Amino acid sequence: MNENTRYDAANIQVLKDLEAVRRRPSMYIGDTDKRGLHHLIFEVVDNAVDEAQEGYCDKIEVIIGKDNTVTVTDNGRGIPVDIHPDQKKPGVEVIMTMLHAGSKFDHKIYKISGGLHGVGVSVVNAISEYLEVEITRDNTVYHQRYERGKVVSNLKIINKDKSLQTGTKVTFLPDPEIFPEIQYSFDIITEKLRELAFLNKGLTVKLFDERTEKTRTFLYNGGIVEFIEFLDKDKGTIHKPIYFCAQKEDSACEIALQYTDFYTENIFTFANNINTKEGGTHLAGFKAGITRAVNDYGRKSGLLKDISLTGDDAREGITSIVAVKIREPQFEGQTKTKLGNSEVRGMVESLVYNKLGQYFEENPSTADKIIKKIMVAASSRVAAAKARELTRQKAVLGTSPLPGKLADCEERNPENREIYIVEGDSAGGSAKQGRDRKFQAILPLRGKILNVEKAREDKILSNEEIKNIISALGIRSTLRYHKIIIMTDADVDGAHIRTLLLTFFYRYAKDIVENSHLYIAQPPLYRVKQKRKVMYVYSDEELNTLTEKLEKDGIEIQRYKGLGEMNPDELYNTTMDIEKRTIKLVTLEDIVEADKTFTMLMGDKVEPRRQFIEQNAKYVENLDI
Ligand code: 28F
Repeated sequence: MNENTRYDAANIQVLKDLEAVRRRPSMYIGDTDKRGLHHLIFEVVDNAVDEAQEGYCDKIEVIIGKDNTVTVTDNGRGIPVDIHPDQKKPGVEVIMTMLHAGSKFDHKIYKISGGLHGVGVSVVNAISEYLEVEITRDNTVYHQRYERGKVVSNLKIINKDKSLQTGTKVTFLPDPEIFPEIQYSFDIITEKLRELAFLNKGLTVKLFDERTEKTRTFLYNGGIVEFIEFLDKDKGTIHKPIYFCAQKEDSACEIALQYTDFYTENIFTFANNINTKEGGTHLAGFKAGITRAVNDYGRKSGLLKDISLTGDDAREGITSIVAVKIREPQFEGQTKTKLGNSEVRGMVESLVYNKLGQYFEENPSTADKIIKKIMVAASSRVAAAKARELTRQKAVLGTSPLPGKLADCEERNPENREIYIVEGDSAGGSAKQGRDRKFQAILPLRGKILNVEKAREDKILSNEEIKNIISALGIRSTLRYHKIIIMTDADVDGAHIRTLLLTFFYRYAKDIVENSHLYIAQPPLYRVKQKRKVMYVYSDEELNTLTEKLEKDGIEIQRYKGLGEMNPDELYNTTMDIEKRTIKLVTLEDIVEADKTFTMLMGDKVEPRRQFIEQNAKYVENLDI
């Protein structure tokens, strides 16, 4: 093969690859919805983060353009521009146009690198309407433009100056032929960039959204220790975060942890900066290490005698970050966010076991507090197991009576049955009278339900309202209704009760949420009357539009303070009639969001709560927390 035919063959391959990516984008980026769209941004950002991890870059900036472009800039060395000896093209062109070319697969250059699918920037290029790259190296600025992955202008020098800062700037516009909707989420991007800043201490990450002029700047010199402080800022804690790390030739592991006065565990794991939401071997190793370390120290210190502490006990109330960096991460699981590399388990386990053991030896008073907390967890676990067994037996035997307050429906097939969980006896009464008793059941709740985040399982399972929910719904046996609809007042109290219920489902009946059985009713906020005509209004915006439309005279506006103010007919017609109502499906993400806000509102710390209330005062009328 002579030089020319080899060169031609390479070019033909580039065009073929490009076609393949454009034809089946999901193979490369997961999907072409919201997730895939944001993946483009993070793929480009990851390359800049790689450069930072090598120690050549300490600033990354992301700009969301008004025109749907995204611009990512770093102050690294700049992508190489010299002619690639095999390809006879500038290095940057090779990286931008050739599949699997570039840092991800070049272990000699970058030891460790991220990238969710490790697809490389050439994939981003292939599915962008256009992409422009600007590189500053050796006092020279280079520029190249591509359209749908094809070179449209050769790399050329556009500036020379001695005072120029080196770096790389990439601007791209996702191709509307590929992405049905191009709508970036400031929150998704913020969360990811904040995470990257936590995981890469000393790296400044900036975000600017031209659409709204919002900016964020993240810089954490404390790295994952600051991450823990951020997560626990509204919780009571029993010691300062504990940190340890280990580095080998081609792997690294960093861990930070802190025990809080909460009862749930909150562990975030990462592999090469990827949030491994499905866990994996690093998480397994972490759990094993913690369990061994606390049992060992418990015995040695004499605190622990005849019982042994389980993993769940040992992790009660823990907040932790486990971040590993390895050379060839294998991502498995449904969303490819489960780390599969088996060698990682032992590495993390021994690090945690050794370093936590050492920490306990050196800090006996903190160790004491932690072990004692875990021992309380262990004895409540025994009590909870009894309570749970009792609930289960009753459910299985059918001896658990349906709660007296439940107004059941006539239909027998759970698929066609629905239940409204209603705040307050008076609204419950209206709902009972108004409902379609063929298939709609009503369970009224009295007052606030227990906060499952702040109580141990035995107490939760013996709580009257929670027992009612469990037996009415058939949780832990056969689900008795396939639509479960939470109906609370449209005020802060109602939001509070809704959150408590959502948290309960999240912690104790996650499958109900995962199988799309849980919904939120949408009662109207206002009743607007003009002459004989009555209209129901479900939001403030809707009210504004309506009142503008309806000439301002002779209209009566009533704001519903609670469901109880509606008569049975009104409640049925506006909120329960399947022909007219809207109900909102609850997703796991909704719950996490709601939970975050309310952890803050209900936690023991006063200051963040005061701030929130102050900031939101104008939206909040009947505040009573
Ligand atoms: C806005 C996104 O992509 N930054 C990058 C570099 C720096 C080098 C590099 C990148 C060379 C051969 C792969 C420079 N000098 N930001 C970015 N900055 N890639 S991507 O090299 C890529 C390798 O194969 C770089 C010396 N070595 C590396």
